[in-house]
Amino acid sequence: MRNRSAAALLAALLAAALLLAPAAPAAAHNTLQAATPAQDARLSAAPTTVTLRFLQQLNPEFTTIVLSDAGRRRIPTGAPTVDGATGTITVDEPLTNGTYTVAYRVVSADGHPVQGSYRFTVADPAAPATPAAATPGDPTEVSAVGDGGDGPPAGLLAAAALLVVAVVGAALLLVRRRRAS
Ligand SMILES: [Cu+2]
Repeated sequence: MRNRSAAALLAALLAAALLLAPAAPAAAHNTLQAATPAQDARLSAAPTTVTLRFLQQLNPEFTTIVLSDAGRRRIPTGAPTVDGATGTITVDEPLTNGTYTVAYRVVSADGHPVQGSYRFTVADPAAPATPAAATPGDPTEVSAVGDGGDGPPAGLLAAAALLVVAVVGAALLLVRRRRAS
């Protein structure tokens, strides 16, 4: 009986070990751990570098990091500078507002290539207005003009409000006088 529970416990432990095993594979592939700019970041100032930190040491000979804009145009950058598990590129041209893609290709310890990409957005409020940025402003201008045209009705509304206040005030005065008398 005791042996049976021991066997059952051992079986349960083995099952648990098998379940946990995939979380710690013998030869893990390299993966991106952190990035600056971060994935899906919305930046108020254009970055001048892109830094990617990986799980494993990078091989400088097989580390590629490229930056491209929404039109898939490749942005001029320096070659990746590798420091341990971190790769950095310098951005050689000022980034205008828009969405950019960082694409990388590195090599795992077992020699297998690992690649991926992510996007970030530059939205500098001080940047000159682009056609895309000007569009949201147009409806505001139209509505502002509309408000100006609605001037007289607004004045009428104010007059009506004043009239209501005056009528209510007069009524209250009448009620008070009646109570007093
Ligand atoms: Cu592999």
